[in-house]
Amino acid sequence: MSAKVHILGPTFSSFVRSVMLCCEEKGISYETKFEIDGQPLSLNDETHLQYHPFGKIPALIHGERSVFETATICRYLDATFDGPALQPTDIYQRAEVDEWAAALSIYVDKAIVRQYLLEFAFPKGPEGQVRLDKVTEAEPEVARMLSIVEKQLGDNDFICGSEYTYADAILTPMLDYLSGTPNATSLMPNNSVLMDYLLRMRARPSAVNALTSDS
Ligand SMILES: N[C@@H](CCC(=O)N[C@@H](CS)C(=O)NCC(=O)O)C(=O)O
Repeated sequence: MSAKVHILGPTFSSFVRSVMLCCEEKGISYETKFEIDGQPLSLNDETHLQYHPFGKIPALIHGERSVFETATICRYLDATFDGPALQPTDIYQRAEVDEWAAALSIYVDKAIVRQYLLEFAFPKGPEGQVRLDKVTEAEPEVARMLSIVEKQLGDNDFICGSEYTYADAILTPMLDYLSGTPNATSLMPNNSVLMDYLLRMRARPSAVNALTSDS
């Protein structure tokens, strides 16, 4: 199926970036925009909800088809397009990738993106200041999530072993954004497993477009 791939959402979204990374890794040509037929969408408006009933981003539009939920979109793209596989064929290894993709999308995203990074991106304190009490409150859970991810990485190059999978595409934008926060050097010190991993992910050609776009 050669229809155009449209990632519905703004490119600053970590989950949109995950889908972009999958497209880049597979060599899929795509466009990323939060609009339909030239009409900008708003979160939860009628058109948005047609593509994502829960009003989240991203959704994928591929010809007449549409898919929502990041991990599902990544698996759909992997199964539909040629290019390097982003999931193992062995069923147990595939289960490991799926469980990590789910855990990263739910628990790690909640602690790192929703409860921590968003405070920096959209500060809600007086006069638009970052609420440092909220940051301090959220930090132990960020550290706990990072220690779980670090343990899973161990000596491996990737989150689920020796091959790049779509779970890496889900993890990378979160760590990439986290590395730009004021306490990043204590959360992810230089030469740590996590920082080395992030540097490896940033060095991949897929990072050039997917981790730098700001629309
Ligand atoms: N479970 C969803 C989560 C998607 C999600 O939370 N996306 C964020 C942007 S990164 C969003 O839609 N935020 C807007 C909101 O929650 O209202 C997925 O994996 O795709």
